[in-house]
Amino acid sequence: MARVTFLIWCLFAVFQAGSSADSGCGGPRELTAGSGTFSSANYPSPYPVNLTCEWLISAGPGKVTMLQFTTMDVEGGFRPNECPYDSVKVYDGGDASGPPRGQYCATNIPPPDLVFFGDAFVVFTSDERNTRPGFSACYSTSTPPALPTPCGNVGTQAPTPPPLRPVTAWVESGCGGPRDLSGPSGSFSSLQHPANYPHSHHCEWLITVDPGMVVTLTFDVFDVEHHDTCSRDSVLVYDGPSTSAGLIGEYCGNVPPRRIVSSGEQLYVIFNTDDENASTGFSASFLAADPSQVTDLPTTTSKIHVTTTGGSHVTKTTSQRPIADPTTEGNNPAGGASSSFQATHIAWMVVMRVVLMFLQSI
Ligand SMILES: [Ca+2]
Ligand SMILES: [Ca+2]
Repeated sequence: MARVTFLIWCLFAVFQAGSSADSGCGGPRELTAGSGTFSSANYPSPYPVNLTCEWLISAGPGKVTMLQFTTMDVEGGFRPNECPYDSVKVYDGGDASGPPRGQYCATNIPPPDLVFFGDAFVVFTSDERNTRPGFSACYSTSTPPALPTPCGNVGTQAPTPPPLRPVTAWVESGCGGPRDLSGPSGSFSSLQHPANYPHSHHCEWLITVDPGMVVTLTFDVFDVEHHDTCSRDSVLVYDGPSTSAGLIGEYCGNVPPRRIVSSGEQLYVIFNTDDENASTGFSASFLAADPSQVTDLPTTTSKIHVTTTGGSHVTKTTSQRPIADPTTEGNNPAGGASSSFQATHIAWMVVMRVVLMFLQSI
């Protein structure tokens, strides 16, 4: 029994030694020199997927450490300051149980005044898809009352701008299939459609047609968790190559949005879901069109929440009308039902009056 215990202890010790030797991103996990640098794996080439790297900046007893991120381009979430996919996390102390100092992603460089009294711990993680160039960082230490000398040119070096094109030849949309869709026509759908889409999911598509043409986008089937402001699950459509372009509309509910037309040769589509309640999602198709042949060209809007439920169509916070295809403008099922009811009602009134006149005449 004692031998088995000793063997297990040895294996554990070897495992610990092995895991502590390398950060996971190349280079040592424990940084003990008075100053140094470290970065995500392959930097500045894209880091691998499914990666976890750790660095323990061990300044030594009584020392002060200054940590600076000199570049940062890590896959970020749709909303600012949220890092649901890939992230860099910084902790006070020697491991991730210490007080968190921050979580960083996208091209938001952490503040340059990350100073620690003692050790600092940094964890970088990437998820299973979409990679970016990553980050580079440096640190320096000092003995109080002297402050560490800044080691990098934080703030003077522009962060790498997010490329309009994928950093690799083929980027997955997040919903299966490619993110980049180009050509005269194409289609895409939510993940697992027509089965329910997963929770806490993000998908994106960049549709590009030939120069001089515009994109017409049609949702053939649409069922996305309804909410008055589409703040649970939603489809967002931007009039250009990224979220920096004008937002055409944010959509949820169970009635397909009307046909959407870009002003240029690109549309950017995002599908976000929250952590509860799912529906069957959507399937969509696009066609390239000659702008002279399209009458429903878009108008610039601030933000539109189009919520649809039970056949009704409600537009919220609209500064201007959402883009609509005038050929389908009259196909409001509620309006059609109302007209039909009025016609039937009038017909019955006429019949009743004729019967009454006949009865009075005999
Ligand atoms: Ca990722
Ligand atoms: Ca949901």
